[in-house]
Amino acid sequence: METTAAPFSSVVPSRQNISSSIRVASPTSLFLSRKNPGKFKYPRSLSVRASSTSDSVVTLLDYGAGNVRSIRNALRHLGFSIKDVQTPGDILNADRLIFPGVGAFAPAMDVLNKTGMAEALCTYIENDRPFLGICLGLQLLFESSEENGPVKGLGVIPGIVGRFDSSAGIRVPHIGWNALQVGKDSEILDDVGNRHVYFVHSYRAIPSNENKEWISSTCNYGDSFISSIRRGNVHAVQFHPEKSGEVGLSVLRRFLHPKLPATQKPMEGKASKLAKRVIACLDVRSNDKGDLVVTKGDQYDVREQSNENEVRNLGKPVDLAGQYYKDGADEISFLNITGFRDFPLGDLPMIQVLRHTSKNVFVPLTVGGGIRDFTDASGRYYSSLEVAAEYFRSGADKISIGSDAVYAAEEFVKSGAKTGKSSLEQISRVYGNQAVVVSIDPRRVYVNHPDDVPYKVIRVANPGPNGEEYAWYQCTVSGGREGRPIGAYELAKAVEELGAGEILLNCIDCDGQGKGFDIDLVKLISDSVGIPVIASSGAGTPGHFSEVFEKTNASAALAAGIFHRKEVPIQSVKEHLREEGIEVRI
Ligand code: 1PR
Repeated sequence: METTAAPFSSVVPSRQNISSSIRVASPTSLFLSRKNPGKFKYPRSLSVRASSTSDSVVTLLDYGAGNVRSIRNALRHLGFSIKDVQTPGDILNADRLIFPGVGAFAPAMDVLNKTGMAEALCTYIENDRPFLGICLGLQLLFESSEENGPVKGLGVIPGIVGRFDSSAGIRVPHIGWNALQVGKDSEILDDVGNRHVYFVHSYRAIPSNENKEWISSTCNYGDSFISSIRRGNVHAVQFHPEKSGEVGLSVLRRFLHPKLPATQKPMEGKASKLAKRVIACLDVRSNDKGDLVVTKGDQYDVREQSNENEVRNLGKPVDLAGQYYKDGADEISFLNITGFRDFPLGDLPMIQVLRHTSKNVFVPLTVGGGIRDFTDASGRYYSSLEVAAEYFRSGADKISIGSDAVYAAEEFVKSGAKTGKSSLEQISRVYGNQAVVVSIDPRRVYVNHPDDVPYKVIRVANPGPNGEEYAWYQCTVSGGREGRPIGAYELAKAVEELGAGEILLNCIDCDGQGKGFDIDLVKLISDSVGIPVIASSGAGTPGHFSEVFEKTNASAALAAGIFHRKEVPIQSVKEHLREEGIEVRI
């Protein structure tokens, strides 16, 4: 770990000296001089004044690029109210400022420069005022980023933000719960100890001699990158405290209450690397009475085998999600399984589910179903981007695309050209690929010979009904109702190219059967792409989770039925994985 951070005030004038008369030059002059790293050119036109707003108010810099509902919810949960930054003056007058950077580096800097926020932020930080940057809010403090760049940053900290190097054998984006190497005097990390926190990003800043005084923790993923900085009252974290469960809330609490006594005994744990994730999935739809329920299919058939043939009802979405959060789920997915025929923005209950869930659930939320372009009954056209935006605004961290990604992949495979117009490409461009999951619903098709079909065929562990030794996995749309001329392998490769950040790999044959994941399929896909793969469908016992992690390169495993029917608690799965030596979130 690098040396202890010197107080920020040691490199900038004390607050008293500059508080009422600082002026800011043009944004470019705020960048660090390369010859003189660590030294600011002092601003010349903005002034900072200590304000006296209530102790329970946090100023939030939200420039409207993504989901900041989670951080709002976390702050409210901790008893704080939020004042939104409207003008650069609001930054300068803040008592404590949180900057949850979302989206891509270049558009964020563009907004900050155009609105004068960049100058105000630099001034505020130079004055050692309480600041917490989150994710992109950390990266923007550096000199520049390679993301669609080089693009100049605020230049507060020496260094360049670069992409993770996937040639080092790691999956990019870095998604999931990872361990920190915490340095001395990190203060807001006092309760983290050796526990995992949640990351989701493709770019990172690297420790160097020039920035070592800023570093309060690092994280290992391929190489060592900066997971947090601290100098005086200025903090920033690459991970998401608002999505890191109770340990993340403790980070926010310590920033908001800097005088909290130091923890005598750090929380127990021995996190050392990226943990395998256990995800609870809620398939949601309206039942015949019109109530939104969590349902669960057998090979995608969600209706009871009774005379009434009603939709299986396994509980209320918000209640179940809250329970799974308490039970230790690392992530929660909502799939609106009739989204292919109902328009999600008409289906407001789903938006309400997200809004309510995100108030009390502080782990990542994914939502899928119906993400595509749509024209409603009155002729109003909605782009898939608008649909996704509404989901993000309502509390989703990631959106999941099913059918529409299949059509986009088919087009791409056929033409070999990217149109840039598919929902997948557009959403990934605006929100980053880490925010876009592609959900694949394949069905196993046995063949006698690998050359029988023009798709990737594999030798399967268990032969088919007529002794077939080979199979391909045919993709479907509309909840498994229609098979398409593309295999899961071809689809996975195509959607990675088109901008997917993660693959949710279902299997219709295994869904609801409780006989284990389709290891052949999970192995095939997780070995073929460089993005994380979530294994789904078929979990029946804790042993099925260890099996999929031991035999494949899946990053996460998802289950539905066994959790809904309370057959296997999430904690039993985690304990079993730990016993098997598989690292899970602590
Ligand atoms: O096509 O973009 O509208 O998205 C529709 C989404 O809804 C897709 O993600 C698709 O997977 C999902 N979906 C559609 N119909 C069904 C259905 O079940 N009839 N559910 C459905 C998919 C599969 C998994 C399930 C696992 C684990 N559900 O999510 O939760 O198989 O189950 P298990 O542990 O009980 O075996 P679009």
